[in-house]
Amino acid sequence: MAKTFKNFIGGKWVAPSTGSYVQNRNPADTNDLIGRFPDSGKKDVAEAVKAAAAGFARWRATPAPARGDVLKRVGDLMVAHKEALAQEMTREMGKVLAETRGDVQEGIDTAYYAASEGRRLFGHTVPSELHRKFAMSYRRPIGVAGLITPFNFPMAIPTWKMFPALVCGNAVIFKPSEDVPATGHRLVELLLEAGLPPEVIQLVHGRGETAGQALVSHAGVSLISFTGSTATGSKIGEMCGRMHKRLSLEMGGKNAQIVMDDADLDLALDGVLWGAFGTTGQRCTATSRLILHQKIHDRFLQRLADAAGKLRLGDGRQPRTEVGPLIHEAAREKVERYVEIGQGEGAELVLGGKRATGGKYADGWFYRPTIFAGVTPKMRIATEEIFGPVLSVLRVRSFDEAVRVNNGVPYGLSSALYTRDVHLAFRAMEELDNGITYVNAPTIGAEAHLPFGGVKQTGNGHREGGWEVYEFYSETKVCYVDYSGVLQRAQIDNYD
Ligand code: UN1
Repeated sequence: MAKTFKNFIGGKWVAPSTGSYVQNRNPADTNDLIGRFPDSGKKDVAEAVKAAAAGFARWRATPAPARGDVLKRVGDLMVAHKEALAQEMTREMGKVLAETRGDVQEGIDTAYYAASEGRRLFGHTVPSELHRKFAMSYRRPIGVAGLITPFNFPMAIPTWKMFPALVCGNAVIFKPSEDVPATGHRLVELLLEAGLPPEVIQLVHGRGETAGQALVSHAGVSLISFTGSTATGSKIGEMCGRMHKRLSLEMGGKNAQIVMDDADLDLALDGVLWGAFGTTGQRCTATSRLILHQKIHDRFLQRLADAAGKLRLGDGRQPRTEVGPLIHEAAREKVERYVEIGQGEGAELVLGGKRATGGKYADGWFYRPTIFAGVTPKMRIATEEIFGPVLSVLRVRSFDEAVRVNNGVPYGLSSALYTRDVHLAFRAMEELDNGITYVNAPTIGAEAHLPFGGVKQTGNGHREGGWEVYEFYSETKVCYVDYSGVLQRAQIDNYD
């Protein structure tokens, strides 16, 4: 009998008020039931907000370096449990072990960065325009942070949001994706083991339309950070706009890798295999378009189809597996729909285009790596996010055309250029309309200590990771101290 999990609210593990649960199954073997997780509702969220408000009052008074020390201990615990966390994560989410180890590592990197930020959180001191007057800014916590995270990075993405939020002094309500609640549960256990005061973190499991919606619309939650689809992000944006909430959105992508005729083609091939089919294409940063210079198009496509056809699909826990299953049946059906759309649009299916079934695939949500050639820039498979192992290949005549194609989609997360020409490399950095551009490296692989995010419909101007995220989770306060003993009127009594 699989375990029944609870929410963590007000320092206690509690059952959901709804009495209902969501089943969590291994996507590589759906007979493997990992657990039953709360399908929480409004009432659970309201309880969590009340508890978090009390937690905030205490945590904001804790010195920031001491808050950072808790995160240092969380990082140490993640190091100690890295392998077990990775194994559990692959069972729950499907991606291969090397990747889930990387996912935990990204969490560790984020923990140590956030821990040290507790000793920075810099403000500014600024000269005043008046005599004997001191001017400075410093950073204050905001309140209760509602964090809504996706399935594809079950550990890393929650840490990107939670650790900066905590070191800045906010209390957190965490709603992990209903597809990866076990990793969310483990993360909260580690925070508590590291000594985080229990009322500072609330874990509310559940679905987006219910628990997520209740969190976004609750007046006691001052800020929301969401990673997920652009459609859901728009709805959250409307609600937060009406309620004047601070909001960070990290949404879809349609990332392209460009390969020029002078590129190192071996390197470019390794790059696209990893970028397109790593994580079974389920990254916001996944390479879903390949833009090939016409001079190398046929040659490169042939090599790519041969190599992608040899990728070993299977259970991510088997050491030889290179591509795992999709997260659930609905994801697989979405991929199937797009494969039909691509064929209907006249693109040429050069690889895959079908489920992997029977034998070891019988009980999992497997789909074969798929490549379409002859794709043109306006096709839906060239512009819409599929979030699966489907790559659309486009042919261009020049670098300028490649830039136009790259920029001609509504999204703007990452891009990659393979070339040996230093001029083109610098032009790409300037002209590709994305939040992140890689030169001679794939579209995936952002590092935790640099800002992460995209332009256009990928985001709303904020960044996760690096130094910028600390701005999002804190409010600037400015203080002036006049020690002249007389009234000095700014803009009027200056320069006497
Ligand atoms: C995501 O897919 O939402 O750059 C995050 C990368 C990873 C993070 C991806 N470090 O691909």
